[in-house]
Amino acid sequence: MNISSAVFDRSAPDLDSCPDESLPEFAFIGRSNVGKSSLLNMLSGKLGLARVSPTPGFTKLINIFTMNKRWRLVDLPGYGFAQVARKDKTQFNRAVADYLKHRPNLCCVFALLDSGLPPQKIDLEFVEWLASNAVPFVLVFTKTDRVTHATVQANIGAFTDRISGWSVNLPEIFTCSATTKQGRTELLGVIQEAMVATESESGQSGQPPEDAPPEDLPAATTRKAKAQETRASRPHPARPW
Ligand SMILES: Nc1nc2c(ncn2[C@@H]2O[C@H](COP(=O)(O)OP(=O)(O)OP(=O)(O)O)[C@@H](O)[C@H]2O)c(=O)[nH]1
Ligand SMILES: [Mg+2]
Repeated sequence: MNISSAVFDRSAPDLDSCPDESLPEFAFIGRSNVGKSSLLNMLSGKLGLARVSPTPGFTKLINIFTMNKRWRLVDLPGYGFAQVARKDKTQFNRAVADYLKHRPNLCCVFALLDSGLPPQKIDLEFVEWLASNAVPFVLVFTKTDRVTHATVQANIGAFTDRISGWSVNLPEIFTCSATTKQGRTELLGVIQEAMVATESESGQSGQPPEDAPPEDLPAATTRKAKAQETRASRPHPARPW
C-alpha cells in the first residue's frame, strides 16, 4: 500500500475528544517502551510523525493521525509503567479502555510485545482482556533487529503456548522492526484487508483503488467475528493495567 499522506489530527485525553467516527482506525497498544510510536512512524513512512523516546511512559494521550485522508493510525499510551503519577495513570488507563471497548470504527488493534522477552504477566493479562472484550486484534512482536531469529521464535512460541490455554482462536502473529522496516508490508497488508472488508460491509462501492488489494479478504472479514466468538467463551477479567 502506498502512503501518500500522513497527517497529525489531534491528541485526545479521552474518548469523547476523539474525532468523528467516519474513518476506519487502527491502534497501537502495548507496554511502555515496546515501540508503538516507532512502529507508527515506520508504517507511515514519516520518521517524526509520532514522538519517540527512550523514556518509558512517553505517550500520554490518544494520538490520532490521518493516512491517505481515508483511515487513521492511533498511538495509545503504554501500560505497565510504574512511575506515571497515580492520578494520571488512572485517567490514561480509563481513556484507553474506553477507546478500545467503545470505538465503533476501531478495525484492528496491533497489540505489541517485545520479541526479546519471554511472556510477561501483564502482556498475557492484557491480551486476555482484549479477547474477552471482543476487541479485534493481532499480535506484533517488535524490535526483531535486537535479537536472533531463534530468540524471536522461542518467545513467540512461549507466548502462544500460554494463550492457547484459553484462546479459542489463536490471533494472527506478526513481527517487526522499526529500525530495519521488517514487517512493514505485512502490517500494511492487515490494514489494507480490513479497509476493503469495512468498505464492502458498509456497501460503499466508491473507489477504493489506491488501497484496495485485488483478491478476496477472508482474514479481515473474520477478524471481528473471531473476536466475538472468543468473547462468548470467556469470563470478563478486570482491566489488568
Ligand atoms: N532497536 C530498536 N529500537 C526500537 C525499535 N522500536 C523502538 N525502538 C526504541 O525503543 C524506545 C521506545 O520506543 P517508542 O516508539 O517511543 O515506544 P512506545 O511504545 O511508544 O513508548 P511509550 O510511548 O513510552 O509507551 C526508543 O528508544 C526507540 O528508538 C526497534 O524496532 N528496534
Ligand atoms: Mg509512544
